[in-house]
This record gives sequence, C-alpha cells and structure tokens, in this order.
Amino acid sequence: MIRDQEIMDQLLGTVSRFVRERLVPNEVRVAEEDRVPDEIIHEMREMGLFGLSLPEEHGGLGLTMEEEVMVAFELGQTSPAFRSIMGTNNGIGGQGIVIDGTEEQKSHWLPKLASGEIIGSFALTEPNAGSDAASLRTSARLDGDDYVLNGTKRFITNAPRADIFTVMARTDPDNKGAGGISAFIVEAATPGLSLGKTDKKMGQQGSHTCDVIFEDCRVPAANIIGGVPGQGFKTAMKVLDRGRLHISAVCVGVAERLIRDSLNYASERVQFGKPIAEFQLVQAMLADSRTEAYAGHCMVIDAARQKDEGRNVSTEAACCKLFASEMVGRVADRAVQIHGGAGYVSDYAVERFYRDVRLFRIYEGTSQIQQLVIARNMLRELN
Ligand code: COS
Repeated sequence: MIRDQEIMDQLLGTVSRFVRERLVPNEVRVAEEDRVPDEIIHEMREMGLFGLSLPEEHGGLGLTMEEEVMVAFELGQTSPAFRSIMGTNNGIGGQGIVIDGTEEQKSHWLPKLASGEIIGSFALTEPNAGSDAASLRTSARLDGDDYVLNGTKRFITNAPRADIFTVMARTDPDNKGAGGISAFIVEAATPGLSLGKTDKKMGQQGSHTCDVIFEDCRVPAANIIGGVPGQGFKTAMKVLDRGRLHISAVCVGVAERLIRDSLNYASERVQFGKPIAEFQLVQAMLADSRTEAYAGHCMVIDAARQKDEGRNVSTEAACCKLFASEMVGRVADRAVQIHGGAGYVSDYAVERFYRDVRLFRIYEGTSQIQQLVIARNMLRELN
C-alpha cells in the first residue's frame, strides 16, 4: 500500500540520489577499511533511514510493507553493508518490540532506534541452534524480579556496535520446544554480557557479526517483550516473516545493480571487432538476468501488498526469500561471466558483489528452511 504517491516518489528520489552520490562512491573504501564511515552513518540518521519501518508515533517514518520494499529496492543498489547498519533497527533488531512489545517498551526504545541514537540487534542463532531455532539452549532462570541469562549467541549482525539486543532464551527448562522460549530486551552494557571477536567473513565487509556471550547476566523480568514469558519464539518468527520480505527486496535491488554493471560493461568491451553485448550468447545471459529480476520484483511487491492487507504472508515471504536470494546468486554469477577475467578481479564491483550476495541464501533462514516453511504451510492448508 502506497499512502501518498507524491511523498513516496520524493522519498525514493532522495534515497536513490543518496545511494548514487554518497554510497556507491564509498563502496571500495568500505570494503577496504571494513567499516562504514561515521559521516555516512550520520547522514543516514539525518535522513531518517534508521526509522523507515518504525511507527510514526515513535519517531519513525512508519512505512507500509510495500513502501519499505520499494526503498529496499533502491538501497539494494549498493554494497549491502550500508543497508545492514540501519537494517537491524528497522528489521530484526526493532520489529520484535514493534510487533509484540508493551506500550512502555515501545515508547522507551523505539524513538531511540528510529533516530539511530542506538543500534538494535537480534540474537537467536547459537553454536548448536541455527536452522533449528527452537532448540536453542541459552537459559533464563527466574531469580526474584530478574532473569539470569547464560549461553552464547553466534553470528549476531551488528552485535559489535549494538546498544540493545533482542535475545531469545529458554525461560522454561522443562519445555525444550518453542513454547519454553522468551524474548528479552537486553542492554549491551548489562554486566555479564560480553562480545566475542568480530567474525572474518567471505563478504559484506563493513557489516560485522560476532558472538554475544551471557554469563550470569541479570535482566529485569519487565524486559520480556510483551511481558509474557513463552512467546519469544513466535515473536522471532513474526520478525523473520517481515525480515524475509525486506531481504528479498534487497536481493532484487542488488540484481538490478549487477545487471546495470553487466550491461554497461558488455556495451563497452569489444571483442571480435564489436561490443560483446552484440553477441547473442552474452545477450542470453543479460536477458535471463533481466527476466529473473523482474520476477523477483513482482513477487516481492505482491507479497508486500498482501501483508499490508493484513494477510498472513508466512508462505509468500518464504517464497520471495527463496526465489530472490537464489536469483541474485545466479545474476551475480552471470555478471562475473559477462565481465570475464575482469569479473574475477577486485577492480570491478561484480567480484565483491559475487561474494556479498552469497549470504542472502543463508541468513534470516537458509533456502532449505524457506522450502521447508513453504511445503509445511502447503500441507497444513490441505488438511
Ligand atoms: N508466525 C507466527 N507464529 C509462528 C510462525 C510464524 N511465521 N512460525 C511458527 N510459529 C509458531 C507456530 O504456530 C507454533 O506455535 P504453537 O506451538 O502455538 O502451535 C510455534 O511457533 C512453533 O512452530 P513450529 O512447530 O513450526 O517450530 P519448529 O521448531 O518446527 O521450526 C522453523 C520452525 C524451522 C520454521 C524455524 O525454526 C525457523 O524459521 N528456523 C530458521 C531460523 C532462522 O531463520 N534463522 C536465521 C537466523 S536469525 S537472523
């Protein structure tokens, strides 16, 4: 749902200009220095990008899902590390509070997340609980008015710079499944919370992940999202449904960028006396990429509209994530192929994007988890 086309066009124009004029020229620097420059983060704050999807009454822009994915199509056209900096506040680091938080939790935390004053992060995955998220072992034992957390979270995006974490922990030791899990808001400065060393990743330099370790970390019971224990797994799943749509839109955006780079290169690179874009085998790669990106775009818009209509889009979000993340992998592969030897060296952005996009098929649920979600929902609907 687009609430006001004119305002939306202005926002998209502003984001698109910011991407072209500020982010794209800084891609190499971010990759080499492995950090997003402070001045760019400052500009993102000024533009309101940290609060795109957070409610207006709490200082955000309150974008609908359709509006959000349209912005994500634009943000996808540059290194994913830029989006990642404010992606957790709008997405997995903030949405738990938006979706299931108490009024008090919302009014306390959301304005700070929306302004970018603080960074929110989402701590679900553990060394032994990834795809099987409900098997997580981090424990939260009730002691007076507090819970005492113990355990380790792994590959936590933005953890090195996070101020608050949404932490999924087991409050009911007798319930080994999803119903024993609660979601806590935990401040990074809480005694007993420490960070592991920053992971060395294949790509997405400038976006950081690390372990988050809890050792007798005391958190007030009032910090359980929604105030009711046992709801944390469902909160996490709802957050991921939304996050998967957003990531799908980013995948479509990256695909568009790769197609543009490939088209430009193919039009300039001359072999056998003419630009390689005039050869049908190169054209086939360009056409396949164009077709697949268009399909991804249509799927994401459709699912976002359904979400705005209040429908359950668990299946559609998984379909989008499955298709769009695999699609951008194929598009990146063709982009390298079209660039030939040049695509294998770091002078051209496609080499970096080829590594960056690999993560899309893994995080916020692997392709195999999306297949599992889709098939399970299909079978449920049959009964
Ligand atoms: N929205 C709301 N509730 C949901 C939900 C959703 N999308 N998906 C599941 N639930 C609920 C179920 O309805 C069920 O509730 P009841 O017990 O009241 O019936 C509960 O959550 C448990 O669901 P389920 O039995 O389906 O859980 P499973 O352990 O079988 O696992 C999968 C479900 C595999 C889908 C889940 O573990 C998953 O998504 N794993 C991937 C995790 C992931 O994406 N990790 C990436 C890192 S985080 S960036």
